[in-house]
Amino acid sequence: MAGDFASATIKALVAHFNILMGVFLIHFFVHNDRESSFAVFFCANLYGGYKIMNDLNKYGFDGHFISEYQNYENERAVYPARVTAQMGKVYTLLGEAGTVNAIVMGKYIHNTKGTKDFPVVGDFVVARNIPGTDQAEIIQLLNRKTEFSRKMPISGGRKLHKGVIDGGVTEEQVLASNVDQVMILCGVDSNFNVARLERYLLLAKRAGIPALIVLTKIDLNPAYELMMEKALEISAVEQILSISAITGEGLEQLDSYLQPGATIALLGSSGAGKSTLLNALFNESVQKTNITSQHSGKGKHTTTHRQMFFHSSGCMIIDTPGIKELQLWADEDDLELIYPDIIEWEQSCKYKNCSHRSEAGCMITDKIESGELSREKYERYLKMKTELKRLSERKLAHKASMGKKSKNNVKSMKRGH
Ligand SMILES: Nc1nc2c(ncn2[C@@H]2O[C@H](COP(=O)(O)OP(=O)(O)O)[C@@H](O)[C@H]2O)c(=O)[nH]1
Ligand SMILES: [Mg+2]
Ligand SMILES: [Zn+2]
Repeated sequence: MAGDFASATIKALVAHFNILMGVFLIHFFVHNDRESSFAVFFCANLYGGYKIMNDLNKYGFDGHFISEYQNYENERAVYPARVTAQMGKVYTLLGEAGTVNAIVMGKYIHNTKGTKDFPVVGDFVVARNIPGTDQAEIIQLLNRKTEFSRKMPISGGRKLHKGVIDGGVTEEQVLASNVDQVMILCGVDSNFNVARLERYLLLAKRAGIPALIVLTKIDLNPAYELMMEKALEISAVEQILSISAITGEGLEQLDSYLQPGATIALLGSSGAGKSTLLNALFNESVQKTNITSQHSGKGKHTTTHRQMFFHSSGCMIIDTPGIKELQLWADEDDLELIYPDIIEWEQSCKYKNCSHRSEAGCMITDKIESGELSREKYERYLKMKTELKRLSERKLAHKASMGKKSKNNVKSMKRGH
């Protein structure tokens, strides 16, 4: 990574130096004055260096993307940009010249293999202005550093088979990309749900993104510490904070996460308090909030438009509205990321082929009896295991059918975009 950055920076500087030498020579030939040519060279150098260091770098365009972009920089009239918002098929890009609306066109769509190849908020892309319009065209997605994905949601709401979520299109959907930190929000009102926290955490861990759990709305529930304890039952948990975005209590704990150049994604079901937190961090209403149903703790009105906000600290915060259902996009092996203790106990159970249900002397039964493992946590683990098993079967079937229908690929890929 550091090597990438160094070599990309050296290449950029060499290219930059050649241009500046050109400026110097032209100036020298035209004016035949060495001093003033050196002055022009020096000023141009400062300005060029300033642009390389400052423009998109402030927005996360680091060594990884500089070297990715080098494959395209010689194409006609292209520039790098970051996707800062998406509304249906229209993207907002932030490039050196400011913001511009953009779309993806024929060749890009033709080269996609699936929904996940379409740009999402957080992506860096190669863009080009469309002549005669004030719009741009996205011609290439730069390889992502991280991607937070779920399985595409089931249209028409959740479908449970014996308590396990199943069904829908077997495709990965990226919710936010190039994220350095996720904050998983959950209200301590009726929105509270440990199983849901575990699901978000699994996806963050799988993506290799550090995750912070933020319990919100503590002003609504004086007994919120009980919920904190429940959440601490999750073995993979790194840190949990509790806040109220309405009274401001605990908000200062988030300051150390708001680092210049960092990209943070706010995750959590609708009604969890993401937009309210965003508004509190910005001290103004940057995002519309939902009216929550008292009964379910779920948001009733949601916008599906994803957007990145630029905080005065220099970090970028992505709100991810409209998540009603978080279907997992993971493999059975990923259970280890969230339930390492259970997996170890199952493996060290002295019985071969044990169902770990009621056998006397079974390691899991012992752990439940001693209180080291809660029955609810074990049930959650079993449900997740079944869900991931079904998903892997569906993935195999999907792959086989895609092989058969390869000619129709593009059609089905565009679904959900
Ligand atoms: N009392 C209280 N209400 C909150 C807090 N955070 C969010 N809410 C309320 O919870 C509802 C859902 O919040 P919202 O930010 O829209 O959730 P989102 O769907 O995750 O963006 C709104 O009615 C908010 O006013 C909080 O810290 N305290
Ligand atoms: Mg919201
Ligand atoms: Zn056992």
